[in-house]
Amino acid sequence: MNNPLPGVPLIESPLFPSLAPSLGLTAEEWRIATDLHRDGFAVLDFPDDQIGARIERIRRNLAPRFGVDLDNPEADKTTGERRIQDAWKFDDDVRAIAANDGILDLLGKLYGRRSFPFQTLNFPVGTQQDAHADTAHFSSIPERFMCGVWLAMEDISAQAGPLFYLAGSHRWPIVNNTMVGRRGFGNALNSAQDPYGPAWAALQNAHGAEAGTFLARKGQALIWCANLLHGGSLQTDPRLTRWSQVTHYYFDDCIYYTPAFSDEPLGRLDLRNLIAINDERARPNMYLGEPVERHAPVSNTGHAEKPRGGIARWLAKRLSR
Ligand SMILES: O=C(O)CCC(=O)C(=O)O
Ligand SMILES: [Fe+2]
Repeated sequence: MNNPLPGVPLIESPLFPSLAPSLGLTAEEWRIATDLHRDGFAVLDFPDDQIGARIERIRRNLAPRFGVDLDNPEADKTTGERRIQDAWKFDDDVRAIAANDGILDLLGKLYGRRSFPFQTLNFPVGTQQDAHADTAHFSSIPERFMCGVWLAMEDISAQAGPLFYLAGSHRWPIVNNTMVGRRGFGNALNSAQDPYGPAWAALQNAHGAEAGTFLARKGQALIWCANLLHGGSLQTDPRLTRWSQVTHYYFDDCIYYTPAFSDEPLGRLDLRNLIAINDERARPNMYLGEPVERHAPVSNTGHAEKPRGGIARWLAKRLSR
């Protein structure tokens, strides 16, 4: 396949329509790829014939940690913790879902680079998170080489705070510090998505975009693109659970960083130290096949150096210090 834009995920590429026929996709993969390209998300049945048993074991294992009484339908389920990050470290079923080979292979085909899971989140109830793009937490250079896979661990009702999304919002600009006019490096924040909330809300208004909700069946999954706006709807019935697992994936040969604490044009990046869940090996930050070293803040004068020879070469040089 001749792809003049290898630094753009295949399903996000403007060249996707001409590249897709040569990818050797099955009919189902083709459907998922075109849904992602058009809408920024795609729904599929999770490819694991053990999924029912895994879900049951995970719920039993995690419920006490969330203070959820699985056997009392009338109890308020929203009083305890609402999420556990990286339960894959102690729960083999959470790990198996994150490292599912079918998903890894599929993502590799859709993005054109090998994928790896690096974080899990397990939720017993709705998150009620405002609309956000995961690029605010997990950016990459080149951009968009990140996605989330959300798995329904029960049938989800409209009153349980279902996942919502803004179809097509992955094509809107990636809101970054330069656009919103703030510096990030060395900043302290409660949430990495706070600085971008007003801009996302304004974009949603400007586009007149209506949210869709994912009233999922148990065992269904939804893949979202890095820049798709999504969140958790209001949970109106606190007696309900909304068991779900999100696994976040990155792709090989990228720089992985958090924009809220970075100033990209100055080469000051809050780099991530990632471990891939599937093989528990480190995935160093890479730029065009070479490792990138972590660097100290470069200047306190506020003056940026002038890029020579193109921003990408300049950034690579700065990062390799
Ligand atoms: O499950 C939800 O309500 C949203 C989760 C989410 O946004 C995420 O994990 O990135
Ligand atoms: Fe998210």
